[in-house]
Amino acid sequence: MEYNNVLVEIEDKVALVTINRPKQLNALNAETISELSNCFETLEQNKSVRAILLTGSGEKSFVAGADIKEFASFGKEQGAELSRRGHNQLFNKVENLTKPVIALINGFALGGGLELAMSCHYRFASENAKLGLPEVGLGVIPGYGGTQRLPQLVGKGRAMEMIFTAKMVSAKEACEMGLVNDVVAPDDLLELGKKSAKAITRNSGNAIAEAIKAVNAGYEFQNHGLEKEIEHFGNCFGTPEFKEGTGAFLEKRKPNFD
Ligand code: CO8
Repeated sequence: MEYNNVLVEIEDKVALVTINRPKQLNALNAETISELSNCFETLEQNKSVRAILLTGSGEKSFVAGADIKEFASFGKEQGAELSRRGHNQLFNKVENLTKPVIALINGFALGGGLELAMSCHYRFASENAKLGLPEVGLGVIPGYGGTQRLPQLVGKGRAMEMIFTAKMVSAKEACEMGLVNDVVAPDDLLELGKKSAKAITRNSGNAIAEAIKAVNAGYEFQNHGLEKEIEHFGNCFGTPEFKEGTGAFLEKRKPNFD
């Protein structure tokens, strides 16, 4: 599998997928989303792969969000369409993959980056990781499932606090609230992921696939919420506050929402 922005290594039934745009802190542009989509589809079909680890390249970032440069000029319909395409191409696909996907959060996991980690079946983080949904600071809401999957993992109150304040939490705080399962030193993160994946490969792949389907079935009622998220995400696009928020990021200044 050869991609521009994604690296894939397979060893002992475990695939390691690395998002590789380190200069942009691994931000998810359309090409990367499409490559990840293709990569997960291919791994799903590969009978020699039983578990998947997903991480970001470099020491600084897992994924710093959707690529803001790509959507800053979009209006309502384009915004909603972008969100819907992302849900279908990648985020829902990862969540419903029949092989476990473990996110190894090696730095910033922000916006679409945290949303991608939350689509994975579970998460480990390194001590330097910082997690958050900063979208309201850009004049928009989480649009890749964050409004649904964060409350599932941490409860409604903590999720709303994180979404409304746009604050980042440390790996330790994320672990305490159940957003990640364990925290280790940066050098030990891959080893922890491999150990967990190895344990998975010793068990019945068929039974694990059925377990994923059964667990996810309990959350199917939230599909309505995902649809509503797309609608409300689109509503934010093209507004004066959206232009101010995304413009401020691109101009490297603080936004003014007064
Ligand atoms: N998009 C595009 N470029 C990015 C992004 C991003 N999300 N994050 C970082 N970069 C780029 C920077 O522009 C910079 O590029 P350049 O060197 O060309 O100026 C480079 O990466 C390095 O970043 P910084 O210089 O800013 O590094 P710092 O260490 O100073 O700061 C931060 C690191 C705090 C992570 C900072 O980069 C930041 O705040 N990034 C944006 C985080 C963010 O707001 N993420 C949410 C994006 S919105 C989103 O994800 C919505 C999801 C739903 C979308 C659905 C459809 C689109």
